[in-house]
Amino acid sequence: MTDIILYSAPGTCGRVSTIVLEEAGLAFETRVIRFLKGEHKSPAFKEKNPKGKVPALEIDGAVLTENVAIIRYLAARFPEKTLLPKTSTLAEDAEITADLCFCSATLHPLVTRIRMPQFFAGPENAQAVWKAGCDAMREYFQLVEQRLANRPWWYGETWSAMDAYLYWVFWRVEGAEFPVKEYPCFCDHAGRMEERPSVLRAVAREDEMTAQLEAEGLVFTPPGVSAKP
Ligand SMILES: N[C@@H](CCC(=O)N[C@@H](CS)C(=O)NCC(=O)O)C(=O)O
Repeated sequence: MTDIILYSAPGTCGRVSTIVLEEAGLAFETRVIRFLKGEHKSPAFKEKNPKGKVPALEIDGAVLTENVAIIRYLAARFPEKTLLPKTSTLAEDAEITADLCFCSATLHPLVTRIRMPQFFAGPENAQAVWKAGCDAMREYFQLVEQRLANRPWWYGETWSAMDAYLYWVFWRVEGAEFPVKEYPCFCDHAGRMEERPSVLRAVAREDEMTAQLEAEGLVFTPPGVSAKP
């Protein structure tokens, strides 16, 4: 047991915060939230995150929510880990916030449409929602592709938490039939991510959570993926 607890669930954007905690080299406990049991909407969990979503991070006596806030907090609290680039002006700082928000506010909602299209307009419209999500995502994958054309990581030669966020987006839509192969630089980026010990450890944590859910008959499989042609 440690003083740092991350509430998450396998496959969710909790992976972003998990990777960043692993990159920071912090000792932390991962606690699974059982979506199929509605645990994320339970009064007990809503005391921690009233929005009823993962991730939520208990640290320093507070509960932090939203990946952007968690990343920002960890980067500021552990500056020696350089989880984000150092900045010297407010504008540079704002640009980093914009980059992270691009992931959480622009890309993540499209991931959800591509991954779980049935949740938006019923099973009969799942295919149309999936296609609209993919069409919108293409523009942003192209943007990322251009950015990664001459550099290994989003900010250049040095890895940052932004790369963890992009990787989660890539991995989620890759598994939902978005044509990631059309974006070779982004594919290579995902390959580099999957070699990082932090990512391997984060995935191992998810595997443990999945095993726990399997034992309880509570593994969640998004219905939308099989709804497409
Ligand atoms: N903006 C939030 C998004 C959190 C979020 O949507 N989490 C999803 C999993 S990827 C969730 O908990 N969904 C459950 C629900 O909305 O009922 C963040 O970046 O932390």
